[in-house]
Amino acid sequence: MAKNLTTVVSSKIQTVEINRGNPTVIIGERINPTGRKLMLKALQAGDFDIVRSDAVKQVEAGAKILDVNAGVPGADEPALLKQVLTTVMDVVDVPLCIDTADPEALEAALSMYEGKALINSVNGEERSLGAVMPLVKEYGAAVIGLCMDDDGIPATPDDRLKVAGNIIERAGKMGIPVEDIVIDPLALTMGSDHTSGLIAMQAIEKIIAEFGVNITMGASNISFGMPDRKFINSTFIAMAIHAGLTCPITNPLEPEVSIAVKAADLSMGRDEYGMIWIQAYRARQKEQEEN
Ligand code: THG
Repeated sequence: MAKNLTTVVSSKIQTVEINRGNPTVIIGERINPTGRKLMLKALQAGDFDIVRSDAVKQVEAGAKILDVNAGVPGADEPALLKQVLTTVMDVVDVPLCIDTADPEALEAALSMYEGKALINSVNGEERSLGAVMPLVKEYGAAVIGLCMDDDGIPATPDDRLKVAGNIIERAGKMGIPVEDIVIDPLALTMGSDHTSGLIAMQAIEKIIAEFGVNITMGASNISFGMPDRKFINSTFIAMAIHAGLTCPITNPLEPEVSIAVKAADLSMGRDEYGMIWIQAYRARQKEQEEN
């Protein structure tokens, strides 16, 4: 049996334990202006109403962690990211995943975040490791390690495993515990390479067999450019959960995805007496009766 490590993240008042024995932890993806014109415009105008409502709606829909990305072209990202985080922390209590490629914005965010954050992300490039790992250590955070490095995104599952190993090794040398590393094998779109999903799942299996770490993935990337994306997303996420995905970054407001995650958890023996499944069914019924 592969090791089964537990990654702990927290807000000021909530703790989330990510582990292959627990129900899947959905990291809500919606607070991100990339590809979302309305949110981009609102953030540019200093209007945080969409951020507030997306935060509340995602948590109501079952997100246990929220990803927060404030990457607005031309904006002062450290300042904007802090404002968005403050806005989110004001309306929900869940732990947050700080999504930025800018080390300055990351440090600004960590310095005001209350709890143990999940950093999104570091990768195997020397420049990224050098900038991000010291912050992981200093703030006692957990971090997502992307399976790419100075040579790009490896084509094969074995080469992605190698990059994961390099990131884990570097963390170990710095005294960062391996359970604080969550690996993202990278789900690329099947619209441009129909084997992307298979490669990601094979990478997951190899990475958990070797290291037992928790696994995340931007699980809706897979369907970009395809019609009827919700069916691809929900099927893929269930299959990836079987392969070992424990904390997908996805949209919990998509009913097909949320339902597929719960069915997968039940199928994996992680929903005792099916209580989560039954409760979610009753909530859907009640909502239908009210409408
Ligand atoms: N791995 C890690 N982090 C990530 C990703 C990843 N962060 C960003 C991204 N990928 C995951 N997050 C999002 C956020 C929003 C959307 C998609 C992925 C999104 N997409 C709509 C769509 O799918 O077309 C845009 C339109 C809309 O709904 O408004 O919103 O892979 N570690």
